[in-house]
This record gives sequence, C-alpha cells and structure tokens, in this order.
Amino acid sequence: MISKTMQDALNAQINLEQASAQLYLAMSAHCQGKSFRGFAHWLRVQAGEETAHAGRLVDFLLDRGGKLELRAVAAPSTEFGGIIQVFEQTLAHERSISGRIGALFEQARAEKDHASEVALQWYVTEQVEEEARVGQVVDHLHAVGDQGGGIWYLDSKMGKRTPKA
Ligand code: OFO
Repeated sequence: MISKTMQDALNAQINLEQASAQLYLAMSAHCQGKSFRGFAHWLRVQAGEETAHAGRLVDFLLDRGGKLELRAVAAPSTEFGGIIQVFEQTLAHERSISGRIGALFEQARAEKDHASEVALQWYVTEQVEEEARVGQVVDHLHAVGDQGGGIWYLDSKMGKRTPKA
C-alpha cells in the first residue's frame, strides 16, 4: 500500500504531466499558425508522450492501491514568440520537470518506498533523453537562425518524428 504522502506527490506529478501535454499542444498550435507544420507535428507527438507519462503514473498509483485525485490542469499561454523561443521554453520546461522527478525520487528513497523508487527510475532516464533531444533542437535552431532556408529544412526534418511504440 502506498503512503498518503507518496500518493499526493504522484497525483501532483500526474497533474504536471497533463499540464505538459497541454503546454505542448498549445505550442504546437502556435507553430502551426505560423505554417511550421513540422515543428507543430513534433510538439503534437510530444504532447501525446506527456499524456502517456501521466497514464503510466496513474497505472502505477492504482496498482499500489492508491487513489487517483485529478486536479484542474493549468491553462498554458497562447503566445510563445518565434520558433527558437518555443524550443527554449520547451527545454526550460523539461529541466524543471527533471527537478520535480528528482524530488519525487528522493521522497521515495526517504520513505524507503522501493516500488516507487524503481518506477520513478524510468522517469529519471526519460528526462535525460528528453532534455538531450530538445537541447539538440535548440542547438540546431541557433545554428540556422529563424530566418532563411535553414529553418524550413529543420521544419521538414521535425515533421518526420514518429511516436514511440
Ligand atoms: Fe513527461 O516528460 Fe516531458 O515533461
């Protein structure tokens, strides 16, 4: 049986994953509005992954006999600036989520909740991957700038992202 404190912390993380999905959906719409369909597609796939992250935590919580307590999901902004700013904000967001996952992991350790610790290891690894992936996009965007043909080339590459199986 999961502790009440861990249950609360996992419910809070589920809300954050849902908020991440909302954020990336809003960013996707922002890019699509500027005719960057590749960046929009990439962010839409990311939104789907965030929903899957929330679902994975829901399953874990329920498997441990915990109670799902969904909360209102914060409405994201509708304005994100240029494409470089969109992905800089994405990177900042992922870094903040990594911090939250780290804190959850520490909490599991402090409570000697081994099952939560093991489940959270997946998220620790996932955050390393996400930060690296978004960091690479930011580097490429800085290299080509947001004017000229380079950004359209990147847009076409970003449009090829496939969802994780
Ligand atoms: Fe759920 O990984 Fe991004 O936020």
